[in-house]
Amino acid sequence: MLKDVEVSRAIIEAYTKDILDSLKLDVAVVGAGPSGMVAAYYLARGGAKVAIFEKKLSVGGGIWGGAMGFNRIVVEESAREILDEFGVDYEEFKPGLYVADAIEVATTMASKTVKAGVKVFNMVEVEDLVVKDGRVAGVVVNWTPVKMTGLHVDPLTVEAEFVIDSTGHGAQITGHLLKRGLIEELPGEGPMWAEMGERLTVEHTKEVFPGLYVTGMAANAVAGAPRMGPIFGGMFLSGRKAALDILERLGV
Ligand code: 48F
Repeated sequence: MLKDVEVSRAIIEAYTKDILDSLKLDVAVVGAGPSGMVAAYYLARGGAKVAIFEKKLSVGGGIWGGAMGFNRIVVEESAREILDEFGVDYEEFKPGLYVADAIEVATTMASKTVKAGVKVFNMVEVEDLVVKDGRVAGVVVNWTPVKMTGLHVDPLTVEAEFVIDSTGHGAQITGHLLKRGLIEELPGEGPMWAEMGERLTVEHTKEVFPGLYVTGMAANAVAGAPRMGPIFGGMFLSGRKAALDILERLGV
């Protein structure tokens, strides 16, 4: 006979096991948008222990709505292989430019990321960084509803060799370093210029402070590079670049 309390126990035990196991990570990814999911996927495939902390209920970040709710996204030739890697279908709009269904991109990428071994903790906001001896050493987390309601509840910490700021347009996590004077500037992203923005997103994907990488739009915000519309190749390539770089440094 089904007992209500057994359902509770099953949920609590399974979640607790995963969160306990994720208190010490190789990589903590902040934000489950396209660049964060791709980074986490390649990291896990490469043998790293990685978790994503996402403040919203849903993963996918800016993928779902395409542009202005036209839920399609565009990917250029250089990133087509990443759609192939995830098994996402697309149509050729013209040579070198492909269109994919945003719902398929978000769901398929999320599914493959989890199946690759990434633990995803949604509804968990990263509210600060752990910094020790001039190096980022982890993240400070709290439940999103606690943050939303402004309750006075202290956070918990998670230890990580590397943290990736994949929080998108505001580069929120890197912003904590600016507030404390640990980095000198965070100019924010410039006006729309898709071609340049796409290229620079990948170029600016790097370690911006010992132990902290930036990907996707966060990389452009940190570098003062342009924003771009619903073109996602740069996001995917940025995530993969960060992952491959970190894997090499972890030596896994
Ligand atoms: O914004 P987002 O999709 O980031 P991205 O990977 O991709 C940008 C594109 O979606 C699009 C674009 C394409 O040309 O410009 O905008 O750079 O995803 C960022 C995720 O981070 C979460 C947020 O809810 C979103 O899902 N996030 C933001 N701040 C925090 C956070 C935080 N402090 N803690 C946890 N998650």
